[in-house]
Amino acid sequence: MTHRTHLLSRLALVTLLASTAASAHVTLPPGGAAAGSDYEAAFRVGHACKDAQATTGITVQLPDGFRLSEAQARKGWMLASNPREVAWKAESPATALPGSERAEFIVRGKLTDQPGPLYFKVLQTCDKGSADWAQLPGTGADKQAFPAARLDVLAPGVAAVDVRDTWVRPTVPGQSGTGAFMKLNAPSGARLVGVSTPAAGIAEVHEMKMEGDTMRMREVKGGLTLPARQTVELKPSGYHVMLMDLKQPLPKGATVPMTLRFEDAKGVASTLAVQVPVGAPEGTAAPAGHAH
Ligand SMILES: [Cu+2]
Repeated sequence: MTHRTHLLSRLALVTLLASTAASAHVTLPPGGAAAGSDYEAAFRVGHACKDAQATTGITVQLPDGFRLSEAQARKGWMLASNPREVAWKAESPATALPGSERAEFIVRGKLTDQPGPLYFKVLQTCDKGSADWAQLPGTGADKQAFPAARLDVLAPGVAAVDVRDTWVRPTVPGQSGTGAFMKLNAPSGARLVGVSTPAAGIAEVHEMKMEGDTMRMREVKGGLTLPARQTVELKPSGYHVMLMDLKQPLPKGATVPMTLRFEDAKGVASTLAVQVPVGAPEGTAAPAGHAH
C-alpha cells in the first residue's frame, strides 16, 4: 500500500465514522460492486449487542460467490480464516471494541461473475450476549431485526456507486442554466467523468474555487475522484453538476433524468441512470443561483 492510498483510506474512515452514527446493523457500504471484480468488503460494526458494553468477536460467513484472498488483521485481536469463514476475536477486554466506537472489519476477495445479491451472515459476540446478523429476505417476518449484510453484485456497465439526496435547483422561464446536487459514495472507488441529460444541451461537473478574492467555477478536468467508501457531496458553492443550454424551465416538482458516467481505477466505464427531483430537499438551504 502506498503512502497516498494509506492517507486516503484514513480520510475515508474518518468520514465513515462521522456519517454512520445512526446505523445499528452490521452492514456493507451501499452501492454494490462489479461482477468478477476484486472486492474489499468492509463490514461496519456500529454498536455493541443489546445491553452489552463492547464487541468482543466478529465472525463472517463467506457466501458462494465470494472467494477469499485476504482478511485484514486487527491490532489486539486474533484472526482465523478458512474459505468459508473469517473470525476476529478480541484478545482481552482491553482490546474489545467499545459500544460507543465504530469500526470496520475487512476481507478482500474475488466476486462471482453472476450479478445479483450476495448475503454475508455475521455473528457479533459481545461481553454480554451476541447478535446474529443472519436473516435473509423472504424468510419469516417482513421487518427483519437482524438482517445479513447485503452486497449487490452488479452486471457489467452498471456503476458501483451509491447516489442519494439528489436535487436540481428550480429555474424561472428564460433562465438558461442551473445546478444539480447529490451525494456519491463508491465502495470500491471511482471517478465521475461525465453527465448527460435530455434537459440540457451541456452538462458538466464543476467545482467552485476562490481565485484571489473571487469565487469562480470551472469544469473538473479528468473527472471527480470518489475515494473508496468516502461520501463526496455535490452541493451549492462546492462541486456541482452544471446544466447549461436548458431546453425548458425546470419548475419545483419536475423530474430530470440524468445519466452519470463513471470510470474505475482501471479505466473501465460504467453508468447509472437517476431521476433527479427539482427543488431543494427539506432542510437544505438553497441560496440564489450562481452566475456563470
Ligand atoms: Cu457551475
